Amino acid sequence: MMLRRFLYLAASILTIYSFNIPLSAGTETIKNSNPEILITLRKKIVKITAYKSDIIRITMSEKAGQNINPFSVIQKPEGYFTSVTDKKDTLFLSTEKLNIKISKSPFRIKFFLKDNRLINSDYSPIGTIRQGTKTTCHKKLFYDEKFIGLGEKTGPLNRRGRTYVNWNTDHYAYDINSDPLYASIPFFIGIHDSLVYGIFLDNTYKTRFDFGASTDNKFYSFSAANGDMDYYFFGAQSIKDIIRDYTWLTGRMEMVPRWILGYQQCRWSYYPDSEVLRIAKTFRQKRIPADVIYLDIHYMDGYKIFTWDKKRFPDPKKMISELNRLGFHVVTIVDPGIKIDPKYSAYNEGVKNRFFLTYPDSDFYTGSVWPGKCHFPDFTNPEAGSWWGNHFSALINPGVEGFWNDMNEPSVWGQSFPEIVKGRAGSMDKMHNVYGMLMTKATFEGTKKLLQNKRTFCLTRSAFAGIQRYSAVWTGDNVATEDHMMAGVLLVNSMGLSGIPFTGPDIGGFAGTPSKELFLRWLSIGVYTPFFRNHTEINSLHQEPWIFGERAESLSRRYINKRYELMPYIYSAFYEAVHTGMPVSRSLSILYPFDENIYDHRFQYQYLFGPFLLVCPEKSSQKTVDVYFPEGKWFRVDDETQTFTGPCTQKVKSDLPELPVFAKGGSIIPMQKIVQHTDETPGDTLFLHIYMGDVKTAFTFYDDDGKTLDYRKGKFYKRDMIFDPGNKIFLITKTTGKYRPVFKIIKLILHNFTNIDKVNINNRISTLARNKNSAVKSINIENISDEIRMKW
Ligand code: MIG
Repeated sequence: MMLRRFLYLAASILTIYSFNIPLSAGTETIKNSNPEILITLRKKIVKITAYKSDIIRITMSEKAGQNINPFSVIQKPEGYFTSVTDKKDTLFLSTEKLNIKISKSPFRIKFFLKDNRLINSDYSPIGTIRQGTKTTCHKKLFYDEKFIGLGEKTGPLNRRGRTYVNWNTDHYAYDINSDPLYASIPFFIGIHDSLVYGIFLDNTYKTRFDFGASTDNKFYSFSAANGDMDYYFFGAQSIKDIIRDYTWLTGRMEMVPRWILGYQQCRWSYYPDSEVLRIAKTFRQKRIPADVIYLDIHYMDGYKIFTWDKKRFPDPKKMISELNRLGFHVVTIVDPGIKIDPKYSAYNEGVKNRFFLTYPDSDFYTGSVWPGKCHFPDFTNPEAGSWWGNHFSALINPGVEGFWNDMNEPSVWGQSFPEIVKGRAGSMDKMHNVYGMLMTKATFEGTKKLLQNKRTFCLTRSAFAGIQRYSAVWTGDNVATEDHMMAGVLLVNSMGLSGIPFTGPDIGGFAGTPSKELFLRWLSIGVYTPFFRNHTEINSLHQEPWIFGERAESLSRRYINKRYELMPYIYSAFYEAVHTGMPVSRSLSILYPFDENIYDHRFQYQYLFGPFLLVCPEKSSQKTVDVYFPEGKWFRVDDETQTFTGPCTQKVKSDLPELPVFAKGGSIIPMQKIVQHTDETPGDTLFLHIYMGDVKTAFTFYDDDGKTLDYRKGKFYKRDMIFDPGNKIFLITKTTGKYRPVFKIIKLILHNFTNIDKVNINNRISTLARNKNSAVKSINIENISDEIRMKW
C-alpha cells in the first residue's frame, strides 16, 4: 500500500515535470506525462497509455487522437508507469503488473509479465503497417496459441486458422459458417504457454481479424480499413480477470427486470389483440410458465414506428392491462427507418430538426424497408437520440415494458447502405458498425427516463463493443436445424467471452420449422441460456410449446418449470454479471483455458451455466454424447446415481427427453417452487441444493424486488454462501441490504453427504431427514440475519 502511494506520488511528479527523452534513430521525441507516453516517429505518433497496471492502450496515428471511437470505452486512464527507461534503440516501460519493451526503429512492442515471460509480441519482420488508409498490426503467433471470443462469430471455440470481418450485416437464414453477422465486438483473448491476454481493437471502421489462417503459423493480424491503429492490451492472468477488465473499460449490464429472465414467447407476428390474449391465456390454461409476449412489426400502423394499428390493436392499453393481469409483460419491436409521410409526426419532426442521416450534399438519405421509403435518424447526434427516446411514450403509456431494436445494422432492402451517407459524427464507413448500438442506447436512455423508477429492458440485433451497457443481444435469423441449435450455443458462449452476458438464439429456429425432437432439445437447452425466447418467422408453422402434441407439451412444461425453479440461481448469476462482467453462460475456456480437451470439436459446446451447472448440448438425434469432465466430481442432475470424477471423458446418454446437465461437486444452487410467472410468489421456501465436493466453493445469493431501481438505494438482500469441505462447514454470511425476501425458510438439500445424519447449525445439533441420495434440513431464517454456520 505504502509503496503504491509512493509510486503514485512519483508518477504525479513526472506528470508535472514531463520530460523529453533524447532522440534516437527514427524517433523524434519521447514525451512522458504519466499515465501517457508519447513517441513521435518520423511519420506517426505512438501513444502508450496505462489505463490500469494491466490494461495498456496503444494508439498509432498520423495525427494523435484524430480517429478515436467515443462510443465504447467509458473509462479514463487510472494507471501509471512505475519506470521509463530509454536506452538508445529501446524503450523500457513498466507498470506494477507488466514490463513493456519497445524498439524504436522500426517500431515494435512486446508485453511481458514481471517475471519477464513474454505474453505478446509484434511480429518483428512486419509490425504495424499502413497500406493506403488501411492499417494492420501483425503479431507473433505462438506454436500452441489459441484464440477465443470476438463476439457474435460463427465457427469453433478456438478461432485459430480462421479469418473474420466486422461489418454488421442483416443475414437472413445465415449459414453456420457465415461471416459477418449482425454484431461486431473486436475483442478477443489469446492463450498460449499457460499465459493469457486480451486485445480490443477500438476502431469502428470495417475491421478484419486473421488468426493465422494462411501465414504458415508465423503471425496473426488485425486490421482496420481506416482510422488509427488503436488497441487495448489486457495482461491480467486469468480469463475471468480479462473479462472483468474489458467490462470495466467498456461497461457492464444493469440489473434487468426479473420477468425478462423467464420464458418468452414470440412470433412474427401475433395479431390482432385477441390472438395475443389467446396465446397468453393458453399458457395459463395449460400451466406452462411464461412471462413475456412480443409484438412484432404488425402492431404498427403501416410499420410506422411509435404508432399502433387501429384495427388490429384498437385499445393497446386495455389489452396490455389484461395481459399484465395474466402475469405477462409486453415487448414491442422498433425499427430505425422513419417512413417518409407528411402526415406522420415523427417524420415531420425529424425533417424539421434535421435529425436524419444525409448524403454529402445534405439531402436526406432515403432507403426502403418495411414502411416503404424511409429516412434514418442520426443517432450520433445526441439531440436526435433524445428525440427518439422521448417518442417511446407512445409505447410506454399503454404499458409496454421492453423494447426490441431490430434492423439496426442498419438494414435496407438491397442490403447496401451507402458508406458516404453521413451523420454528425462522421460517415457510414466509420459509423455503420456503431449505428445499432447508438440506436439501442437512445432507446435505453429514453425508456429509462420514461419508466422512472422501473427497470427498462432492451434487446438488439446489431451491436458493437459496449452494447452490454444497454441491451441484451439475440443472434438474429437462425434456421430450424440441429446444426444451428449447436452453433447457437457457441455464439452465446463467444458473446459471453466478449463482455455480453445477456444473449440467446431464437429457440426452435427463426427460418423453417423444427421437428418435434429438435424443438424439444432446443427448448431444453434454452432453459440454460441467459435469454430464453422462442421465436419464428412469418408464414412458418406455429411454434408454441403445445403445437407438437401432448407428450411434447408435457415435456415442454417440465423444461420450462425447471427454468422457474432455478430462478434464484439465475438471478444471482445475473447479479454477478452486473458486478464483474462474468457471463451467465460460461465457456469452459474461462475456467480451463489451458486444458486442450475443452477445445476438442466434441467438447467445445459444453459450458457452465452460472458457476456450477455443466451443460452438454447434443443434437436431438444423438443417443449419446461424449462428455469431458474437468477436474472434480460431477453429478448428473436428473439421475444422481451417475457420478463422474474428472478429469475424464465419458459417453453419457443424451437421447430425449433429458439434456445431460451435471452439478459440480461443491455446487451451491438455490432454487424455488415452480411458479407460472415471476410475479407470482414462489412461497416462503428457498431450496438450497449443495453437492458434496472436495474443494472450497462460494456463491453470492442476491435478491431484490426484481422491478425497480430501489436496489441502488440499498433495497437488496445479499448473503455469501461458502462450502468448505476441508473444515466440514457450510456458511451463510450475515445479511447485507435492506430488502426482505419472500423466503423465510431455507431447506438445505445435501447431495451425496453420505453417512452424515446429524449436523450442527449455530451450535444446535439436529438430525437430517433422508431422501434417496440426499439429506434434508430446514432452517427458519426469518429472524436470522446473522451468520448461519452448519457443521457436519
Ligand atoms: O425483415 O420484424 O431478425 O426477428 O421477426 C425482417 C420481423 C425483420 C428480422 C428479425 C426478426 C423479426 C423480423 N425482422
